[in-house]
Amino acid sequence: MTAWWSGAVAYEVYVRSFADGDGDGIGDLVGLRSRLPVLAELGVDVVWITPFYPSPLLDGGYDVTDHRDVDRVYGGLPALDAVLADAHELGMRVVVDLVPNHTSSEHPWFRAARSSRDDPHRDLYVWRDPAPDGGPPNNWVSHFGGPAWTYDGATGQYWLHLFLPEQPDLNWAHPRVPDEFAATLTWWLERGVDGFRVDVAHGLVKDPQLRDNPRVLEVDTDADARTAWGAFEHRYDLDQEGAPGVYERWRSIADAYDALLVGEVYLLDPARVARYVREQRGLHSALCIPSVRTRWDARAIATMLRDSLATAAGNLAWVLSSHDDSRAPSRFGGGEEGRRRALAYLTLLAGLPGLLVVYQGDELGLEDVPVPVEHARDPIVVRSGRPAAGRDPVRTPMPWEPAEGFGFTTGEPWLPFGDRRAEDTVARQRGDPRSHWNRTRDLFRVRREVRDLRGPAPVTWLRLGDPVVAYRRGGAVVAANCGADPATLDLGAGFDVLYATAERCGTVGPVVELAPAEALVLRGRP
Ligand code: ISL
Repeated sequence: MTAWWSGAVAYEVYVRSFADGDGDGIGDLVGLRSRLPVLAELGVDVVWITPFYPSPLLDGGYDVTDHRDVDRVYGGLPALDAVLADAHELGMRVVVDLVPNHTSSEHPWFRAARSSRDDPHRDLYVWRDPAPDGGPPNNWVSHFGGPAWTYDGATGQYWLHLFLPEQPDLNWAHPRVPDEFAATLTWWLERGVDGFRVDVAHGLVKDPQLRDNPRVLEVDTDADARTAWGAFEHRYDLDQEGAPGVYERWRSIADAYDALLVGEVYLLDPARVARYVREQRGLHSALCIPSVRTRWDARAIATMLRDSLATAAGNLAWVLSSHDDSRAPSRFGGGEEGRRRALAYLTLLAGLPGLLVVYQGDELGLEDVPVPVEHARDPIVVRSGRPAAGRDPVRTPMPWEPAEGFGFTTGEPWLPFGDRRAEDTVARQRGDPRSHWNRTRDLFRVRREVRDLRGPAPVTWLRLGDPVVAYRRGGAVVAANCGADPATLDLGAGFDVLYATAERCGTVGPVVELAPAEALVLRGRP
């Protein structure tokens, strides 16, 4: 039997920026509940909600103080229960974001751990004595800039944090940590969630000797966080041999509820990502990060798709955009051309086996919005003062209606809307059959209805790497012109047009000419 999530469309809700139900300028679960019918109409199967747990919100909620509760700012547990009930009523499933790599420094465990070297919670985190020179125990750096260690004067040791100092890493070698998270999984599954997106799924296990990472680049001491982080090969802090095995216990729990485990395995090598899903003993699926980092280039796109499929087949989640990376239209050049390319790229992803993941606003063709440093909320910017390095431009509030507050809030939005226009709004686009929203909805419908695109049919590459990227699945063909000029594809016969990103109807072939950034889904004629 095919898993319910195979072939499904997942929609990432960055809850703080999706819909504000109480006018405080911050998105919440009451607002999300009110917009579920529109997501169902769009053709969403799975709603992935980013963290809504109690949190000081230093990293958008990925700094958690209680893994089994919902912060009041989002409406508390009753608001989540209502989202679950309505989503299920609408035929959708809900996946929640679990953050097992670290907690907030305000979590009771860390507050206790920090109180004394002898506290029983101490070893739930990673503490080490200073190096002989008094500095950090090794050369690891944080994703967010600076060392991955902070010194605690009261107890004379450093604690490890791969992200903010206020996000101390949990010690997954301590048996209580896996036990606590097994109980947390069960707690949410009993509440009715349908699965988990696992944050930093590749980071839970660290080299037991905490060896220095090899430096691969010399960078300036004032380099931005991403550059400084990229100066090392992350051989000992991430993606350790034992990392995929952590999820075997989770798998037995999740399978008892027919629940999905999809890992954020933020690695650019498909072969490394495949280790987490190939044997199907741990995670069911992993976000294919190469799909959200590939530029608009036929050979790069074709190679990434072919290599990712070859390593992990249908156990990958194809990602168009996310709350961490530049939106597809902006990645692909911006403006109308960027939007056309994003839709063509989505068409290529939508025909593949596995989970398809879009990020709120992808259905509208939204681009990144510049956020001035004085309005920054991303800690990467707040701590460095460098807006270019931040993720806020992909996290600005959803534009629902062409009015004050864009239907997102009646209050002051927590992040600025920037230069959003009336034509960017759901209200405007839903009513226009040729809008990005409706073309996305049509594509989701074709993916759902065409059995060859939803089932286990293998992918046969027809064209790889020249302007046209094209593949066949059973009787269906998916093709996109990723070049700058019109390009032809010889289909060898006539095909019915099931979907087109531009105006087309009826049949095509044996030879079809594709405009730049045009994509088609075709079905062979009997
Ligand atoms: O964002 C990245 C690169 O652009 C990744 O390094 C990313 O920060 C990392 O893979 C983990 O991301 C996840 O955990 C972070 C949180 O800030 C991100 O929003 C989340 O997606 C810490 O919890």
